[in-house]
Amino acid sequence: MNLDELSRQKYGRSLAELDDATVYQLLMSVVSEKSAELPLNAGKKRLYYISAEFLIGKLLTNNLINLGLYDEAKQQLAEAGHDLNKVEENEVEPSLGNGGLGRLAACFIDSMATLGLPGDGVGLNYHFGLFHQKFVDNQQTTMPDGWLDREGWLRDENTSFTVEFGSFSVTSKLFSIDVLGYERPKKNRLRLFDLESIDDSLVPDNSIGFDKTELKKNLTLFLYPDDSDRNGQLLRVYQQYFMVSNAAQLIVKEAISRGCNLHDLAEYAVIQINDTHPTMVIPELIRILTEDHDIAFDEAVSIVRSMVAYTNHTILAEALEKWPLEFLEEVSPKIAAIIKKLDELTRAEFDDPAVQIIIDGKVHMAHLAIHYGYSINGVAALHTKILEESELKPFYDIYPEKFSNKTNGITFRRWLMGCNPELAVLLDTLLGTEWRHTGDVSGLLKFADDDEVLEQLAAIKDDAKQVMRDFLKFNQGAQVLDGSIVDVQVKRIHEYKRQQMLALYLIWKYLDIKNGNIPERPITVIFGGKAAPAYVIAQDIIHLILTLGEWIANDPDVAPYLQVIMIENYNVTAAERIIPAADISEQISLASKEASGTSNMKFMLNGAVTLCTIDGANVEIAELVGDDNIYTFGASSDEVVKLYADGSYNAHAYYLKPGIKLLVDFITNPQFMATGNAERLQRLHDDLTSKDWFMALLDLEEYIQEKELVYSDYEDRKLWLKKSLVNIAMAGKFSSDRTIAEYNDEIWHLQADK
Ligand code: 7GP
Repeated sequence: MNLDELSRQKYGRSLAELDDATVYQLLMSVVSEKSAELPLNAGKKRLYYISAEFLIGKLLTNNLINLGLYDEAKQQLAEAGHDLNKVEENEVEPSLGNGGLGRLAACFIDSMATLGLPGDGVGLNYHFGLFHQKFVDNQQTTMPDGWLDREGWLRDENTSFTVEFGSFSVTSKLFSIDVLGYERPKKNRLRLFDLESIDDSLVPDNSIGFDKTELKKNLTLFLYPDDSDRNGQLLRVYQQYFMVSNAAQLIVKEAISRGCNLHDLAEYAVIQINDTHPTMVIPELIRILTEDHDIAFDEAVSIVRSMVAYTNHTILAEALEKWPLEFLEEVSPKIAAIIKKLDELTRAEFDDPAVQIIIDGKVHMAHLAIHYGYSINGVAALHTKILEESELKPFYDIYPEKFSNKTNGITFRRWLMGCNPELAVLLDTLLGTEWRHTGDVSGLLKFADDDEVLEQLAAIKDDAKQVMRDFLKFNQGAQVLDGSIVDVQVKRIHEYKRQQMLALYLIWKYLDIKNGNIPERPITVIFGGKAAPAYVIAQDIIHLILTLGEWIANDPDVAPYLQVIMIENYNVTAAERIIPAADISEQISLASKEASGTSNMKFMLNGAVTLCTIDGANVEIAELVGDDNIYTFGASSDEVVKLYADGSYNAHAYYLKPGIKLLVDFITNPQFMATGNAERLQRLHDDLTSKDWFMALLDLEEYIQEKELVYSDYEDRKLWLKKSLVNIAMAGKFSSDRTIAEYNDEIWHLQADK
């Protein structure tokens, strides 16, 4: 690859003369052409990973890495005076996902391709993501997040299916994005169904509102369209059925083309459903087999039952989908009828009302998936234990053999080689390059007392902080304090993740500094995340954080020592710039509520030390790094489960503790309130003092103590760097290559292609 020569051929100018936008176009065409040439991973049996979300992030750097062209490209660009990071700013990040489950799906398809497993991601080609977040008056506002640019990575597969709904039918159009494996000669695809009759003009320029009843024109407009009303809920069911009907038709068509006679479909295809959104693929496949291919109902049920596996990502009740049967009857009477038959079959077999599929007129999607799939897994050891022992216990009692744990993972291509190339090079120097294929970086442990290596790690962290500073400056004009410790909580805003608890700590720290206790070094606390538009308290929490940030910045006694930054429109690109720079990883969910978390793994791999509750995958991180290299606090999962069970948590009693009351009441202190939105702040205050459903006050005192310990330990430079090193060294377990190998060995049983 000679970029200068290509530039002269294509643009009649040298590489040095191109602007960054044109360099981007050039690189993208080089990468697209190379990936187009790669054959698909092949094999008799294929996996279809169906997911409502794929939060894939920008692809240029990732694809350069996977094609083995990254170093070359970077060097040629540098020689011509270009910086790859700057060039990449010209790429629009695809908006096909929003949170943990979507990012996990993206890491998984990367690992599947890397392991040479024949299988594709299957989802929808949303024209608009969840929303573009903007802060106005210290509040979240939502703008349409259009990202589609037909010059981008999407390829038209020239494939269409008809999807029949109750009262009309539509035609789909299949696009795909190549998914490259690390230094692999073959590829997979992310296959995204769109609607032929889609109409972007339904979406106004400055709002995410649109006509939800125009189904023929809006089905693939938005990821998770607002479902606060009946039309919105119906639209989601329409979307889900559109997704799985296309997926099922594709699966059957491709299996037949590989020689399947459909009685043996399970030998040709396996389906992993990412949470319950794609559950209707079960009745849809049964429909296709019985209606279009004359297979008897009982046989169709047993075929499908041996090829669908379900992953659960949350125990939060509001996320466990239950759709009114009447919705399904409207969307697809045929699917509703099949679900009723399946429900009758389970009723005949099991008496327990808790395990039925249709309960009080609502279809419990997880129940359908467990009865009529062959596998259900949780995403971290603790999460799986909670599923087995409490949330889904009645199902575990019936089908213990279907349950298993698959602790989540992250792709090291994006979350180390791509976002922290300096650290990757240091690992190469110390360990050789084998880790790039195995994910095993444990060899680093032998350098735990090597001052030179520790100093190199420190220098890499400083450089990453500079990248982050430039990013925040460019992105939102924020100026990070010089020499500060960087303490980060980035994830969707939700009460169970307890951003509000970190905000209360900040109030404590603010008052402490006001009292003359000046920290040893400045502290920069960074938040990032979106709040669902219908989730009022989550938006109140954003408002508190932003108001507090401004309040502190305007107080000359405190501003030099403490700073709060909230990243606007946090996304994968921002994560790639922030995570390598972090010293502290905040994983402070109420124990039992965070199924796994995956940012905890990304931070660890990049040398941040975790401050956490014993929740999700934090449990496994703690086991790996040992007590000296992690900071844990707070009530245990068992204690929390008990508090919910006996209803004995009393927020007001905690509030009345003097140390806590002072902090919570700061929110409604008249001077502070005057700088913000009184209604939002009052509501948040009242919620914390009377309800506090996710128990932020329960762990607050311990949290404050532990945070102070973290900051003071940071000052022992050598001790801290050693903790950082141990965290990196022990992160190998969290490579998504390991996770996917487990899915394959224990659930999918695919033959890797050569
Ligand atoms: C998330 C979980 O909250 C997170 O703990 C986990 O790491 C991640 O899935 C991947 O397993 N869940 C979701 O994103 C989710 O439930 C529902 O979304 C729409």
